[in-house]
Amino acid sequence: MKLTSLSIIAALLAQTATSAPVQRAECTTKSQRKAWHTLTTDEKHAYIEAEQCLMSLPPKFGLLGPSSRFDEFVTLHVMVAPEYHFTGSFLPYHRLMVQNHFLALRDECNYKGAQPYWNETLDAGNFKASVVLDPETGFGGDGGGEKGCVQDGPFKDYVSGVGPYANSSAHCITRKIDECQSSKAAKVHVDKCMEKQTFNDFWPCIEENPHDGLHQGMGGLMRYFGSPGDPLFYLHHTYMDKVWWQWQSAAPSSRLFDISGQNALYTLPPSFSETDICGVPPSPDDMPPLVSAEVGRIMAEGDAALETTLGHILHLPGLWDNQTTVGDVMDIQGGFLCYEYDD
Ligand SMILES: [Cu+2]
Repeated sequence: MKLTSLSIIAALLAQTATSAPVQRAECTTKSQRKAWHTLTTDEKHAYIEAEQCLMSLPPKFGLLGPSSRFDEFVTLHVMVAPEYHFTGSFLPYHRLMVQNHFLALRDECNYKGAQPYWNETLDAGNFKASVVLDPETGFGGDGGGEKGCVQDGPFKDYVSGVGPYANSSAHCITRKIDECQSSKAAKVHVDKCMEKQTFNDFWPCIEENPHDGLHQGMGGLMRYFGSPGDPLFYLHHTYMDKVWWQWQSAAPSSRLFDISGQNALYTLPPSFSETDICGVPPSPDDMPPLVSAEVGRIMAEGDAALETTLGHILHLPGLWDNQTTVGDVMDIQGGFLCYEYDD
């Protein structure tokens, strides 16, 4: 995985250091997040049209690379990758990223619905048959042709200016479905994680199989840190968020605010260093570069040492807010966030 230089991250952190504080509110009316396959056709079209709207809006923040508002989220995801992948804030960061993308759909594209998720356990081992990939009422199917571009559906003509790595070159949304990899999204792998008693055991379990299964199973762009360039990214990470929330809710007194894990990518957790269940060895191309403790201390603002804490500042997830902490996003009904899942 090639990355934009860390100096750019440092410059961006400085640029946003004077942002206004996050607004806190009471959670009274909860947004109802539902599985994609349970939405009506009209609800599906409304979400897809809002995403197409975001893709048509110009970027706001003057970053190098993105050609649309939608692409700005991709750029950031690439730039902050070593702080939020294979680290304790992997789940909190993506919870906030999904929320900020949803707020952009709602506030900038007049989207009236809630953020949907992909119940991936229904399609594990057979992504090609998923209703989520329907060309009429979904995100389109597999890639094909010389470049692997998605062949049908509402996003087949989208040209992104950022990714798939940290580079910026015009490309389509690529996919290459691998059904062994997609089988890592199966319920049996989710259930294994749900048995874990501490966050320290839970998050690597989720990141390794259910999370990686979708990224590798869809293939193409989804394999890289430019993966938010495929709108499926948001349905996937909403599902990961749902699984985390279910785990938290099963024992809230000990789990609601349970956080741990390295706060930057100092070492690769042991489970990520092994050949996966499909016989694929770890690929350095899929990993962000390791960082030194010195760089980690700059990135991991809000932590006293090298461990993720509730005070850890989630940098730049919405491009303007430099105040949100891990502690703010632990409770999805805590006020800063206010939504619930359908089951
Ligand atoms: Cu990510």
